[in-house]
Amino acid sequence: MEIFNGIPAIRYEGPKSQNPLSFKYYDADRLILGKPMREHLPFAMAYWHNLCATGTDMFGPGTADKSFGATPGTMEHAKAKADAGFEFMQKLGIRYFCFHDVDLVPEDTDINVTNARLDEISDYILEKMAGTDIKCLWGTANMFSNPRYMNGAGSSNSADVFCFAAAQVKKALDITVKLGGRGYVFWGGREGYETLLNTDVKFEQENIARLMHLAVDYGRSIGFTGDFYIEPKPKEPMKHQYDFDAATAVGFLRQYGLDKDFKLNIEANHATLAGHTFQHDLRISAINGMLGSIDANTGDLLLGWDTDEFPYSVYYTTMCMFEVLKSGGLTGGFNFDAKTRRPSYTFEDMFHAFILGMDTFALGLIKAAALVEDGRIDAFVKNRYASFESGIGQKIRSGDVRLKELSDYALTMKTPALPGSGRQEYLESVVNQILFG
Ligand code: XLS
Ligand code: NI
Ligand code: NI
Repeated sequence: MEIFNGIPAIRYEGPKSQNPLSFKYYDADRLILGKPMREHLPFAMAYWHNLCATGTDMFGPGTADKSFGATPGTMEHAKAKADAGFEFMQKLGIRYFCFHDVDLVPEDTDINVTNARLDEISDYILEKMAGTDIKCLWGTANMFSNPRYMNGAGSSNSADVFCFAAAQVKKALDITVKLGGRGYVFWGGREGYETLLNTDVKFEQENIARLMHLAVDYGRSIGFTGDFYIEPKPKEPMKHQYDFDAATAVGFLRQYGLDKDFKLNIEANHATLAGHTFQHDLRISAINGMLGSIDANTGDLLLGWDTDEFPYSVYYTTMCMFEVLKSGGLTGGFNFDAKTRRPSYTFEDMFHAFILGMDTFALGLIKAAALVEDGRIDAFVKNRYASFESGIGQKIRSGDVRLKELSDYALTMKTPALPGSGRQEYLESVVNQILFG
């Protein structure tokens, strides 16, 4: 039974098309730097925003009907959501999905009942996957909504709650492996604190690392070969979250010996909440060999929270794809952790939103490839450090020098030449020329 009645499979029609239900830039088979767009851009649907969220906010109930013909809170509804999700992904040519355990099924007060429901729905989803090219990008456990997690999951002060977190991670890993997931995400929504007056930070961080180690051990024991990911975010829901940003998460993973099994899942809106650009957190991840996956959305710089909007800025997706191309691509993919605005409540809006996101990333990819091929930016950066390629600079790089020798060198020079213009305005105009020229 068709759920999205009257909405056809979305096709590439090119930049001149005025058909709202067509791609203007995302042309799956088009080769960019020798590789088809579909391989550069493994897009994923976030189960929670697309199939569960109705637009509820603290001022009012949802505006969108996501019952899909079934009664919410039932297994019939869980199956209807899966039906809707697969029809949706197939119509858009999306090949991956991401989920939290409780996106898939209604959570019961007895975790045994919830787990049995997860077994049932994952059988159902596996059946739906057969005969399609749709796969699971990553799974995760929701360890932030249930009141038991009010003080965190791995970071909870309650050992019993820690065990419930362990149970949810175990089950979510089981389901992720069953569905062939490429990754497993930890987003520490409530792994943080409201006040240091009641919090032992060291204790909490050690326990989070313990939970992650236990997850790795279990995951590897059941044949999970993919990456674990931390998804950094500085705040919201907690005032301060331990996985503040990419740099903080890299340090944490190294400190606790988790860096071989973990990479990062960088979300655009989280990076900007941390006071960085999206590009910054991508670069920090990439230079540490930890750029794993991306939550593709955007925030609103005028608002201080996680608005999870569909990406529309070609400037930002170009910078994102510039980082991704130069890092050699993702082991994960581009998960649209994004939702339509509350007044965009129709099924058609869900399609418009994905078309916007996919086209914005496709255009970003095209422009980033053009920036790479143009070469002026990379050449400028390389040249900027040229003084380290020979002479005293090369000695510094090779470690073949003492502080005194450098001092002597400086003293004989008396005063150095200025270090060369940063040329920011010129470089920004190069980017504009590539984007709009
Ligand atoms: C919330 C996070 C969340 C994770 C998965 O801000 O982005 O949706 O991606 O738990
Ligand atoms: Ni996210
Ligand atoms: Ni988020």
